[in-house]
Amino acid sequence: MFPTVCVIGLGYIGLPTAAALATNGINVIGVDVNSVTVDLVNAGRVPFVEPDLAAAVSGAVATGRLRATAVPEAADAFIIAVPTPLHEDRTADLSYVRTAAASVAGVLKTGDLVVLESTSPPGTTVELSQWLGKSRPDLTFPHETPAVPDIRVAYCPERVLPGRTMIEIVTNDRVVAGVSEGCALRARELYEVFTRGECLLTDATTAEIAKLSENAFRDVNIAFANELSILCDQLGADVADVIDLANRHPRVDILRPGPGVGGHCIAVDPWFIVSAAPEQARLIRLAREVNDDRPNHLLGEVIHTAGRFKDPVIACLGLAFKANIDDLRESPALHIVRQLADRQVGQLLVAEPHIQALPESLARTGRVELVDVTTAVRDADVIVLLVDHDAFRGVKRTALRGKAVFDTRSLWR
Ligand code: SAJ
Repeated sequence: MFPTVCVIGLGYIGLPTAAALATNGINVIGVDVNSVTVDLVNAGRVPFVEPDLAAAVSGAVATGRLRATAVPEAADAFIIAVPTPLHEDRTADLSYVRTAAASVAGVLKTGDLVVLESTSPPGTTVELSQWLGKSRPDLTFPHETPAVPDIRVAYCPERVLPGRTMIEIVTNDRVVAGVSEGCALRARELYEVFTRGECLLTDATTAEIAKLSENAFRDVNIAFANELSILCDQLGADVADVIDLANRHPRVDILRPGPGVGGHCIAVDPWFIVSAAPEQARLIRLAREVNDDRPNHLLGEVIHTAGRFKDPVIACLGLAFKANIDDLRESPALHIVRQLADRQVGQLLVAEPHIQALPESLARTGRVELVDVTTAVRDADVIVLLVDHDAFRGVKRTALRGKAVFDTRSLWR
């Protein structure tokens, strides 16, 4: 049904999807504007760490089922998996989707399917169909000809958890939506190639809102945990104990507080709902504000504590946006370390076992040193555990004695 599939964007979603399709016998053309990514993939390698992805990509390239290139080529289906970041005004930046649509439009032929996977505001899939239609007036599209369009346009939002992508890409249920019903049915055939979860059919707007709701739900729940953490500090209780006990109620499941919400999804996607319905999305907006305020709250406490020491040495453990990954995008940990460096709070030691060198934004301050966790803990007056990497679990409690410790993830309770 789909001898060849073209995947636009070889990032955290596109590359695993390309590998999953290729592993299931599809000829996949992976497209990326970054020539380093294209070269790496063609060499059977991956540009970022994700368990089991490297093996899947090298296998797919070795069998000739996957190759990468800079521009889309003719195919039977196109999957668009490009970033949808935030503009300054917190509306969605759809420029990457637009550029991807423009690049795909030129190679479309009757019978092709175009699927958007990028998390997008309500209405984007129909817009995508309109953009494609404008570029190709010689073909029919489902926003105008829903019954039997030449090109089918669908939405199938990604829902995999970084760190478990290669498992979840197969096992998760998928929401599969079309600009028209026929588009959804066609897209389901594509996703059934590698998905063992159920493919749930709906319309595009419902799917767009459902995807955003998943991440907004998590954000609201993390905000609840973060607020609880602040009020427990104020009231003299250990938030981890409070949560553990409350969670023993059969219908309570509070998430974990942390130094803030990072990554490119949970901290971003709820804003798409807020900008689509600003009057109605009050709780969702407030949760975003609570979570966005967390790093600054913690920063204030660390600066206050460091002020007790003459020439404070501050060890920050972890830079990634969450445990056991090397992804520093939108990381509250990185934000906190950068702020400490900019404000010249003291000598800064950073332990981050998942990177080989400091990111440029920290390196150029000249005030931050990347060291191993043992050195960081040994030499510090103030220890700020920012990420609950497994590598930090084994720190001996005796090594923490006499030091000011901020265990923001309750890893060492
Ligand atoms: N976090 C907490 N406390 C918690 C859970 C998470 O502070 O109890 C923080 C993490 O440390 C991190 C941030 O939240 O900074 C986000 O991490 P995450 O593990 O909750 O989520 P992501 O961003 O890695 O992936 C999410 C997932 N969405 C949901 O679980 C609803 C994933 O399934 C989505 O595919 C992904 O967003 C996406 O791309 O949309």
